[in-house]
Amino acid sequence: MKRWMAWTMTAALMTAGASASLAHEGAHEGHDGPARGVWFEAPKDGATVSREFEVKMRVAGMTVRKAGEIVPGTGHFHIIVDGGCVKKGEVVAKDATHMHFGKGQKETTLSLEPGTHALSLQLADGHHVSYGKDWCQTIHVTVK
Ligand SMILES: [Cu+2]
Repeated sequence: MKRWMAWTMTAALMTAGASASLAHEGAHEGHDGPARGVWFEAPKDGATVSREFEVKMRVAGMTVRKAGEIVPGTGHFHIIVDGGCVKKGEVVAKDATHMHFGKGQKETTLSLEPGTHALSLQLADGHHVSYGKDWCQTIHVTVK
């Protein structure tokens, strides 16, 4: 609360230009992710997790929608294990290491072999065509 008040006072003292940039910050809506893009809310990059762990997928600047039709500004999540992001315009493969969340899921539980893994969160359109690296985040986790 104290901190919030200090912030308000500081903001009040700022010029119009600075206020405009603060308004832009507001676009983050209180989350840690980018203004436009995708990110793993959980796990965090570098985390050590148990063999089964919860994953929270997030996006800002697009809307999650189930797969099927192409609707501009929407897509669904994919998690790629140890394979990296999928190039813009390429269809995301459907196999053991490319998971599709075509029902519009934003949360899941993964089960991985022990060791360090790269997890890429990739947004793609209703036909599973990748939106590319601007809509992808890769993190590394260590599975115990
Ligand atoms: Cu898909």
